[in-house]
Amino acid sequence: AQPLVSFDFTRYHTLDEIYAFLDSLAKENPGKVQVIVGGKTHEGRQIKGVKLTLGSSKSGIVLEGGIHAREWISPASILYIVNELLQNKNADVRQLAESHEWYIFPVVNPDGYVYTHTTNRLWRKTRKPYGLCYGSDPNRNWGYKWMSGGASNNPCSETYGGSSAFSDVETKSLSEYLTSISSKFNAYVSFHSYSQLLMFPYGHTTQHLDNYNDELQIANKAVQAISKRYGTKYKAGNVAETIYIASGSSVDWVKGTFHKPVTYTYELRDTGRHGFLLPADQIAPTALETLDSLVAMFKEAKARGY
Ligand code: PAY
Ligand code: ZN
Repeated sequence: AQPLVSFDFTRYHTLDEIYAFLDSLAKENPGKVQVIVGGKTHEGRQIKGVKLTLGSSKSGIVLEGGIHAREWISPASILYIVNELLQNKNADVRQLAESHEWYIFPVVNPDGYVYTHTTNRLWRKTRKPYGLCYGSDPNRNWGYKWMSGGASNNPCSETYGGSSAFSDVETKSLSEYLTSISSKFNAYVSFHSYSQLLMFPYGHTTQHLDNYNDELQIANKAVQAISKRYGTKYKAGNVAETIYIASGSSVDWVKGTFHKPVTYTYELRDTGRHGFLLPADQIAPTALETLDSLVAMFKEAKARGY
């Protein structure tokens, strides 16, 4: 498949540039890359993504990025990874790419992402007005154990859960799309920054539910793989015990609703030196080490029968 040579991975891009890149990938790779729309936003934008079908396997993986607007390394890394998956540069990556169908949404909070480019670089939430303040936290607005800890009922808070579960059209429409493809995927990976953590559900409780042990051991393999290339250190564990209690997240909803065996949240680079303002020269190394970890994650998942 063809990469788009004109896309510059040494800087961060606007939403329009990202969407044009996705369109161009589909145009240049007919039959392999298809533009998909996972939902819509309060301000009327699309949640645009790409579906990659590079082999005959139908085992789907969903990648979700940019749910928090200011975490720019998340969409940037996902785009870099898409490009690597399409280029088939090494055998491990080719195997990973071809043995799955990929549903990839680099920016699931497009209004917020645009706002970080035009107005406030550190905006996190959506842009729907809630009284005097704007936005729910789209990673607290999903309808599984909604508002059961680690979320605020104050619309001015950074972790506002919304006026009800799925009160934001972004989470509601994306959840409907995911439901429509739920029989087609068994892995869901969400990308955030920063803190260098690889986490899995649940966030609403510290209890070790579902396939906790498998998720932990798969994560440990992935974390080992992350450190190989540049020595970057990650910690692995469930959300509630590794960072804090958080309810209403996308991964809790996916796990709680569909019980998908391979469900993860990355907190990408760094550990706070630059935080959300990670320099663009770290896009490539962040994406490459993350792709190494995805290779290890899905090898280990397969070894465990997933
Ligand atoms: O499921 O990813 C999760 C929950 C944890 C994240 C969250 O609060 O939604 C962690 C934070 C994030 O990426 O949004 C961490 C960053 C550094 C923050 O803003 O606190
Ligand atoms: Zn985040």
